[in-house]
Amino acid sequence: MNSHGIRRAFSAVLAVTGCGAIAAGASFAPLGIPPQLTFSQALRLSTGGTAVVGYAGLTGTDYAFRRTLTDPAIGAGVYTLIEPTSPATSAVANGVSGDGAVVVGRETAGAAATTAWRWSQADGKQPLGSLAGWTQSFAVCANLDGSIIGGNASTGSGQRGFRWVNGVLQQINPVAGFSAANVTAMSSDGLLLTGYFQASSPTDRFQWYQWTPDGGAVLRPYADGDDYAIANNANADGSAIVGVGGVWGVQSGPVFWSDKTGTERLPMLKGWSNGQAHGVSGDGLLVVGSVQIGTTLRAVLWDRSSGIAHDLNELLPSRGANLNGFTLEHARGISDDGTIIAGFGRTPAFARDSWVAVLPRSCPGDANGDLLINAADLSVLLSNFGQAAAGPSNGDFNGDGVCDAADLSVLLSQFGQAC
Ligand SMILES: [Ca+2]
Ligand SMILES: [Ca+2]
Repeated sequence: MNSHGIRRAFSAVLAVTGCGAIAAGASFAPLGIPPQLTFSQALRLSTGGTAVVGYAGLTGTDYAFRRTLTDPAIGAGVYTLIEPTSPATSAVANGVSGDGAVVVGRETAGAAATTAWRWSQADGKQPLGSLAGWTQSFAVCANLDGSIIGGNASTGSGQRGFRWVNGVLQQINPVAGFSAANVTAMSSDGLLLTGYFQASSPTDRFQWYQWTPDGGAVLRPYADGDDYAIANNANADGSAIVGVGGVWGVQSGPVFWSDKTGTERLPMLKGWSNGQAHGVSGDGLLVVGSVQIGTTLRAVLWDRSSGIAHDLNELLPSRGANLNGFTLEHARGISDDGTIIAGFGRTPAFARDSWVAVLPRSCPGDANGDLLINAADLSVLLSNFGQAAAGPSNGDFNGDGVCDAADLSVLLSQFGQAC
């Protein structure tokens, strides 16, 4: 295959419009499968919402990709394929810096070796090496400008996390009671990593954690009734983490953790049995992921301010987006401002393709829905103050089910402004 030809030939332009809190409607577009390849699968969206990364390929060969999204309108963008370096036959982009400039991932030569790399337009693809004594490595996340990278190193069945800074890898070890460490996400300042530890006995014991250079690892609790939790992602400042938890082998669902709320299960989409969360907005109020029954999947947006799980296949059309027969199966990331979502799904011909959507978001502090935060909203809040309240229309702006001083604080911080 002439992969250089593929790379040169594929520079796509999307006709997607509408972004930002005052936009009237939602919009949607597939990213498109590069010529001569058979699938495209997005894995992450940069926190700034300006780049989607993942992998595209055909049987036997995978290419990492970055698809830029022109901010703020998500108009023109460039799809760049990042090739595996021989003898590797598979390259996958697992993460991207917050500014979209640095892509990180792994490449694999058969079953023999997996190598972590970072890529930028200026520097191309560079190997990151591995921890001493650990032969394989893969990179999964980066900070805002890509100067700090998180990943994992493995040998046989063992695994440790690492934090890469200027070519030096700091090892992240499991805490007592666990035998393997997995890094999955990082805050924008690169000072907080999250992931999960795995126990050797029983092997299905997983628990999520957060790690800082100064404080080391701190375990985060399971949701009530659960016996495992795995972190898939964190928001930009690291104050919220999301993932999957449940009772192993019985039931799994999306989980959310923050200092304020502790660990909570997000509601299942009605009629669906399993699911997981893969992205969270900067304010922690919007979470994206997927739900599943057997091999059938649907991309979901959880709105924590209202407590509602939305099927994006229904929500986007209801807000004016045309899906053109595309099925959204997975949502893999949401921008820091909560307006841009990316994932992958199925074309009308059932090919696997990546997608991006713009969904104008609600307006914190706006109780009456006029996109202004003023005395009218304060009046609604005061009429519900101190009571159980459901959603912004009843003065609960932070989604904790109560209208109280925390909501007043949200309103006052936005008072006199428009969304
Ligand atoms: Ca208002
Ligand atoms: Ca509240």
